Amino acid sequence: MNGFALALDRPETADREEFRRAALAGLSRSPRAIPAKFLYDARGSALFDEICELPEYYLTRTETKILARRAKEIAALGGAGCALVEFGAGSSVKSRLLLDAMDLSLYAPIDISRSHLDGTAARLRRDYPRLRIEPVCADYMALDSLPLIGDAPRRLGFFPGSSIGNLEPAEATAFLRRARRLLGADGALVLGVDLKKDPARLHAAYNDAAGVTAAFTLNLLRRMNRELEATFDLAGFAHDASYNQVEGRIEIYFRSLRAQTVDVAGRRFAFAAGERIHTEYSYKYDLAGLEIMAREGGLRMSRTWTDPDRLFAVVYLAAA
Ligand code: AVJ
Repeated sequence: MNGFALALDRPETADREEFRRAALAGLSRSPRAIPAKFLYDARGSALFDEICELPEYYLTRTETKILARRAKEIAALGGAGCALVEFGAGSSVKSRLLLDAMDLSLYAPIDISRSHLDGTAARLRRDYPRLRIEPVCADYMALDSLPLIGDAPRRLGFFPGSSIGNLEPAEATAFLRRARRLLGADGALVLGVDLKKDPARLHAAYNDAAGVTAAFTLNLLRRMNRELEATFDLAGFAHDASYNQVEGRIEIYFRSLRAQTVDVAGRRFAFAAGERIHTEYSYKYDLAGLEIMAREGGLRMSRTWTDPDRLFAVVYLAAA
């Protein structure tokens, strides 16, 4: 089956059906887990935008500074007339830094959410009336070609925000290989990655004092209540995020505060007191590890840019 054609015009009901299936499967598994991508409904996306502004969450502001400082250099590496392909429509603040600096023939944001994508494209068309914008509504983790930009010249991929951190190492490598294939033999990928650092600093970034990250995690329960007729008591669960130094990742769960049963889409689930349901990993890398991963993905890390405190890295991965 052609997943791409399907993804191009997937209706909102398909999202709900996919969520129902994934939630039921994830709650039936041991250990329990619900994929991170379901955190981003409208409210979840708004909460994530709020996270990006938190004093403890250094990632967004640090990456934005690196990009602002290096945009001209990235533009020169990309070359005149290249196409910018963004994986996830994301925060347009960062894309705009590149759109402003680069001499592009085309901008192609890829995103699974039709409404998110349409909103981004409309705003950019207004602000960049002379730029050709070709949004692609698809899951970039399952995309084999970019048919809409088939005639475009050199392609530069953009995957900011340390979104790659959500992926387990094998998935991350698979993503890089896929990106390498989509971008072509003379393509390259600009990748933003959060770096390993003092665990206390990492812990604080995912346990902010204002409780926004907790609200973001628990919004998943709220979403199940609304979309899957679930009966989660939001006061009966807590956000649980900690740094696993051995694995080099933040692990995020929601934790049941007492023994309780919850109905979800017509099925009943029992949760033990203290039981954790996994929602996210956020892997942290060092430059040596990144270089190895890039190589395994068929890419060569030809440039690295970091901030003075080495909190975050933006790397330029050229097709090897
Ligand atoms: C969007 C995956 C990069 O891992 O830092 C932030 C998501 N979750 N706080 C991250 C997130 C809780 C974020 N990424």
